[in-house]
Amino acid sequence: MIIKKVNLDIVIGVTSAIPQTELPEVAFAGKSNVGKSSLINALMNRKSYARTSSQPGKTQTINYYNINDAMFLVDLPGYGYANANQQVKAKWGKMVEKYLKVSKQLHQVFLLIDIRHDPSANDKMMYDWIVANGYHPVIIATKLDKLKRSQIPKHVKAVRTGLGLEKDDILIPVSSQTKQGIPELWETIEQYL
Ligand SMILES: Nc1nc2c(ncn2[C@@H]2O[C@H](COP(=O)(O)OP(=O)(O)OP(=O)(O)O)[C@@H](O)[C@H]2O)c(=O)[nH]1
Ligand SMILES: [Mg+2]
Repeated sequence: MIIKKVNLDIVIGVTSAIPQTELPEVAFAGKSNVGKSSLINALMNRKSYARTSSQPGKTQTINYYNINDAMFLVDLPGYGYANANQQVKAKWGKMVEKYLKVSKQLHQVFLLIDIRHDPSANDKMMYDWIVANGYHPVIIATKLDKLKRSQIPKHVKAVRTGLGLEKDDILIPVSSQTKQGIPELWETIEQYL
């Protein structure tokens, strides 16, 4: 995808209704701090258009980034950060659930997993949740730059096994820092539009 224009068109908080947009959407889900907003910046070829933070819980709204007036990259709030109280967690869950259920233009869901760590119980729940809503998620293993090249196959295998992926399920390792895997990810996204 050649990026000509990007714009944060829509920001949805917990009390707002999920909009029905006129463009295809792909969404990025995953634990807080896994690198969703950083990945969206890398895909948009922007340094810090999507706000990122080393503190988990940065993105607490659903953010729709309009790409070339052709599609939306949708940044979902992250789950599972320890500081969130039960009420916040419940609201988050409802918002993401509603988004998955009602978005008619949602073409694919990408689930991000930190390549360094085995998927958590929350990651597995999110995976099952996405599947229960009728999607077959593509897995993105993030922060590839944090591993030595020789460690990568072992970690990819651990992520695949942890989520119970089948042989044909797609997993794309990426680094938003070095941009490794970003062209491959764009190719995959474009297949779903
Ligand atoms: N080394 C490295 N660090 C990364 C990468 N991607 C993200 N990070 C760092 O990880 C931290 C979290 O990144 P975010 O993009 O804000 O994570 P998020 O998933 O949007 O987090 P929430 O908004 O809290 O759900 C930041 O300090 C980023 O700089 C990567 O590919 N490599
Ligand atoms: Mg974020």
